[in-house]
Amino acid sequence: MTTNRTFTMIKPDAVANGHIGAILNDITAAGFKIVAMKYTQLSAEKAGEFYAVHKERGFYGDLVSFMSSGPIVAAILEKDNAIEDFRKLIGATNPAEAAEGTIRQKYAKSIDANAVHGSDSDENAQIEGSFYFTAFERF
Ligand code: RTP
Ligand code: MG
Repeated sequence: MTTNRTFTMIKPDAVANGHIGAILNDITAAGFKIVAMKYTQLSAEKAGEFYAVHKERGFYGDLVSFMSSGPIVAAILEKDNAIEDFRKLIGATNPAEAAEGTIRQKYAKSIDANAVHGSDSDENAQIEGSFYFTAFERF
């Protein structure tokens, strides 16, 4: 089922560097509607749970400690073709390879501190949105 929704986080680096407003502006200017949003910080345990799919990867420990290092903005976004269009808007995982004008190209410094998360499938968008938001917090 296509839900036309994706899930995003503005990661600790982009929050610390003062890019929340600019990134939300880019997201809404690209036609995404915010249907849930919160400002929060993950514990290491919760970050480990969120990224459990990467448990066996070499970067998992660094990823978990980075994602729990400071506050983040979590949001559910709605738009036709949301998953694909949002991944296009944020650009490649490594900002050095991200296309001109993408969020990671503009605001990210490294593959570890890459400014934003975007879901990679409808199924994961649903799981990730439910990780942060109850039914009463989604509109
Ligand atoms: P995200 O899940 O955060 O939107 O990023 P992504 O889909 O573009 O990349 P993914 O493969 O899901 O990896 C999750 C995060 O792990 C870090 N990573 N480091 N050193 C590395 O080779 C490496 N590969 C991935 C990145 O910070 C990536 O966002
Ligand atoms: Mg991913």
